[in-house]
Amino acid sequence: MMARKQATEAPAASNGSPKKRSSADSDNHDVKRPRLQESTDKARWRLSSEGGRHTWHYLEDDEATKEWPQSYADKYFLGMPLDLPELPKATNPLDAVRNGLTFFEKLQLPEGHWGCEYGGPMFLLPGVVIARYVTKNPVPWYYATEIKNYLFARANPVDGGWGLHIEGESTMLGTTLNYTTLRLVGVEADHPVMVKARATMHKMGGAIYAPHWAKFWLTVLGIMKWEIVNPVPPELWLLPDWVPIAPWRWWIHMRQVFLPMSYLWSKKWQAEETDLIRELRNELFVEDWNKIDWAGNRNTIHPNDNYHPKTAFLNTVNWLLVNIWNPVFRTKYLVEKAEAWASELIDMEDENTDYSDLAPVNAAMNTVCCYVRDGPGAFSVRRHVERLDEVLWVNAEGMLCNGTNGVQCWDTAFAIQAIMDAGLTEDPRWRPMLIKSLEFLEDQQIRENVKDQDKCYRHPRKGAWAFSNKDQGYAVSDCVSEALKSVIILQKTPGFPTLIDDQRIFDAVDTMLTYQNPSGACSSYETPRAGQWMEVLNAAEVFGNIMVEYEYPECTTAVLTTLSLFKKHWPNHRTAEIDNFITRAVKWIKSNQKPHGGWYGNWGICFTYATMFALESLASVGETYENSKYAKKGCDFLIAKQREDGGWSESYKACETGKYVEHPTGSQVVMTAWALIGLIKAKYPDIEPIKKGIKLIMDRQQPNGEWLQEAIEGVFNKSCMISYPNYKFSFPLKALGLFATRYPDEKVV
Ligand code: LAN
Repeated sequence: MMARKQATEAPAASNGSPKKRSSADSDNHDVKRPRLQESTDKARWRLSSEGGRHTWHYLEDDEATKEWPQSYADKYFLGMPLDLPELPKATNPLDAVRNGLTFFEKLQLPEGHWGCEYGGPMFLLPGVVIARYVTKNPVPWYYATEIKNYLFARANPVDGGWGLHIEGESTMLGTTLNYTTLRLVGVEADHPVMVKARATMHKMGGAIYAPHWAKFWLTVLGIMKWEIVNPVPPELWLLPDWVPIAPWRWWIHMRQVFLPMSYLWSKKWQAEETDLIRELRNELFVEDWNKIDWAGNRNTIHPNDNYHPKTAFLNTVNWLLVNIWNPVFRTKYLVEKAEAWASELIDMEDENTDYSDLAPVNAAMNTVCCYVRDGPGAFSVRRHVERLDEVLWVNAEGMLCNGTNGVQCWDTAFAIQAIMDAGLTEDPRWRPMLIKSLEFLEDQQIRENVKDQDKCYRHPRKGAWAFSNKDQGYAVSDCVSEALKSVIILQKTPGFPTLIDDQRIFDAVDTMLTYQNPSGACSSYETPRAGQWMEVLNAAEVFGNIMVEYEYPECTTAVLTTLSLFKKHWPNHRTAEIDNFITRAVKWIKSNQKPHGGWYGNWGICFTYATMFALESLASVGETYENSKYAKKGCDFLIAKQREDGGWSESYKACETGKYVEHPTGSQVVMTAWALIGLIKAKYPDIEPIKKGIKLIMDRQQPNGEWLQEAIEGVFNKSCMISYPNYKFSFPLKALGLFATRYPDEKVV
């Protein structure tokens, strides 16, 4: 397999910092746009994974394609035929599990985990392409070609615009940024797709109606002027920690985006003007570019983008910043101090993640900051650009940007659990697949807290797992938990090696115990550092619940159920604390139930997802349909939503509106599996509705054992959807497996 290119070592600057520019560096890259083609040859794409780092390679050389043949996984991701034989038709749920595993095993990557496209959001790819453009690292032609194909495929079939996410209606965020991206990768303005998108953009008022994040990127490109961007003052980082609005208290994603944004805002940096930028100034607006009232349109926004309108308080703060703070009090001394501290925080983020960064939004912005600060040839810039490749993914439609640098640890944990729930961990047939998974999780455990943990406001992470890989290295309460659960399950199964010793398991548990909030619930990356009132400062407009950590039934369940499992095997480690944790977590789960009996899901759609977790929590302490009014109400809620065909079909609209909404395309396999898992865990007494759902899942299984992609499964910040393509394997397998072990003699077909 081809070794990945690595940025050559940092120039040996005397202070050891990678940011000094070597004298040989010069700004000699040109900003020529790539040579676009109709399409690439899909048979030349290969996915490489090294240490859980995913990169797609295009092999232009015929010899290389022979030396590195395409795997099943490559072909599957690219939508190419796999030509797998038909499997004997499953006549019972356990055989359906075996067929499903036979297929899913083919997709396991050599390192033991599963890959997947992690698309959905439509504002991530523009960041990567813009960062590469302004730092004069244009994307190669084969990326450009497939980016074009993907965005063409994802244009709204009616109006030609793009939404916040792939299933959403056209917004200015999606349309202005993706239109610009297409132009940057080489599509001409008179292409019919562009003409149609431009007409929609103009009908919606032109780019001045774009929300804050789009205005920011378009300004960095030089298509807009800084006056149109609401203030992002890095001075906020100078506030003492005790100040209630200090940014260290914000949700990690918000503060890590605010950080590089504030640095660039403060510098008022703009990319070199090119012909293309001048052309875009003519294309994106309805009015004459030279006559636009930039300052007067800071708050202009299209209703489709205005999910969370800015509060009157924030508008007043912005007015004061623009009219009083900036001209009068923002002294040179303060600006320099704020920029220096922001720059240091950016360095710590880059160093702690080896330039992967938390997610593609801040990764793209940090890339630009390093370019502005360290110069074009700097190690920091080259390493960033390399690592940005790890968020790009190729599918049948083209090239997209993943929401994170993968779903490696998370999907692997669920795959193991599905096999466990079917009672198949001891079956030698699946042992090689499971051993490889265990080896991957062993390799990916984070062994140390970050350097300068307190200085850069990070949460402890020793012994944890991240959602994607250890390079990114951000512990999340439920990612640690689901991975640890899977490790314990396998290591306690006869015939499996102990790759992770007790001390490392205790490290994980100790970190998990740091995640409980005073209410008993768990949040995602950290415990909340401020209250919901902080949303008054939510400036992003397009998302809700973004400013601070909230409390999630999903995360709480994951920690709670893993601690219960841990306790069975290690009854003497921090026993009282674990017992106390469990009691308080269950109490919170109960208090979080909605009056209709369901729970609101924050990371999957929506009530169905969270109700599955909540019922699992209750079941883990012996509370089920027969003995718990909470479990009964939860089951009754699910049963009331079952459709005629036995399936469930919640739409992403439920996340936005807070009400259960049916998906127009009817029953979904993943959704049905979630509901069934909840019902089976809660020991719902009537088997008939459960059998009906199981039958639907079996009927949808393809002759080669796979399930096909249906509607989008995941969500974040209430308004943005995100795909979890491996859920169509792990959750149906889990539901079928649970059914088979709970009712071994039941016939379904
Ligand atoms: C994720 C993906 C995983 C997800 C789960 C583990 C499933 C969840 O249970 C906890 C929260 C977490 C870790 C999560 C948080 C928000 C993320 C990182 C994402 C949904 C993937 C993309 C999203 C991120 C915020 C996208 C960038 C957008 C911004 C608004 C900054």
